[in-house]
Amino acid sequence: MTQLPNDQRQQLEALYDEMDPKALTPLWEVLHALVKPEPKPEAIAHGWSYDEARDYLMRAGDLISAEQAERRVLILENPGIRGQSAITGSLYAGLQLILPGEIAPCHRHSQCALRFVMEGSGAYTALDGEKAVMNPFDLVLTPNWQWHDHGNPSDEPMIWLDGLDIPTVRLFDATFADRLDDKVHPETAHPGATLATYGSNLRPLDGSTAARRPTQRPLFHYPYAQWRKALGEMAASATLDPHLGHALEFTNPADGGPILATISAHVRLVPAGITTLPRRATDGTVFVVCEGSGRARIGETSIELAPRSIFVVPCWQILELEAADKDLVLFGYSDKASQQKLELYQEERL
Ligand code: GTQ
Repeated sequence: MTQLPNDQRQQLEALYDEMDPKALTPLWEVLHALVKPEPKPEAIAHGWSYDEARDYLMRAGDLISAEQAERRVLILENPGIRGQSAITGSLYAGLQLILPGEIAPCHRHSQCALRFVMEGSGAYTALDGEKAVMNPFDLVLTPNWQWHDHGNPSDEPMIWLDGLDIPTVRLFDATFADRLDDKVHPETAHPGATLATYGSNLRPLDGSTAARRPTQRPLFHYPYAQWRKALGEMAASATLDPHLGHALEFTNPADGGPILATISAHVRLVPAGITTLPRRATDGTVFVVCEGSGRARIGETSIELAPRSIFVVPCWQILELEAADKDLVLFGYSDKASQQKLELYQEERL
C-alpha cells in the first residue's frame, strides 16, 4: 500500500477501530504479507545429529514405555516454527523408538505416514493386520485411515523416522482418529504377503488381494535392498543429472503416482567428489543421509552431513549437495504430492 497523508491515515484507523469488534479488517493493510512475489517460508534450513537425538530418545525409553506413550516419538521441530509439531509448514517428522518386546498399540487416523528405518532389524509395522518386517533404510507406508500397530520382537532397539502430513491435515481441520479395542490387530495375512505380490510389477490375476488391500494403494513396503540396487544400477549406467544427482522417486504401482495422497518420496545418489548445481523447488523436503558424508548448502546455511544426519530444506530454498570422498546417498520426502494436486508445484534449476 502506498504511503498515506496523516489525516487520511487517522480517519482510516478510526474506521478500523469501529469495524474491529464486528470481525472485519481491511485487506489493503495486509495484502503484501498474504500475496508475496515468491515463497518466504517461516521454516528454516536446519540439521539434526542422529546420535544426539538418539541419546535423548533412549533416555525417554528409560522413563516411558511405548504402550504408555502410544507412540514414543521425539518430534523434529523446525526452529523457525517451534511449537507447531512441524518440520515444514506442511509436514511433520519424528524419531520413534520401540524397545525389544514392546508394542505401540493399534490405531488409525486421517493423517498419512511413512516410516524410514534408522537402525535395528526385525521390528514390524502391521498395516490392517499384515506385518512388514523392517530393516535399516526400508520405507514403510501407513496410508490414511488404515489400522496400524508397531512391535519389536527382536532383541535390539528399533528407531525409525516418522514422516506425516499432520500440519496439512490440520490446515483442513479434517482429522479423525480411532483406537482398536485390542492393542494388536488380528493377523490378516502372512508377513510380507503384499510385498511378495505387488513388489515385482505383478498383481493377482483374479484380484483376490483387492479385498484386503485398497485397490488404489496396494504396496506399503519398499525395502532398502530393492531401492539401493536400482539406484546403484542407475548410477553405473545413466548420465548424471547435474542438479539432482542420480534420483529415483518411489511410486504407487496402482497408478504410477506418489506413494501417499499428500507425500512424495525419493532417493538420490551424488557421486563422490561431485557438488550438484543449485536447484530450488516449492516442496519443502526432509532428507536422511543413508551413506557417505559431505555438505548441504541451503541458501546461506551450510549443514555438515554424516551417515544418519537428518536435515530439512524449506520451500524454494536453493540447495547444493556436496559429496565428500564417497558417494552420498539420501532419502527424501516432501509435500510434492499435495502441491501437484493443488497445482502449486514449481521448480527451478539455476
Ligand atoms: O506411528 O502412528 O510420529 O500416529 C505421530 C503420530 C507416529 C504412528 C507419529 C502417529 C504415529
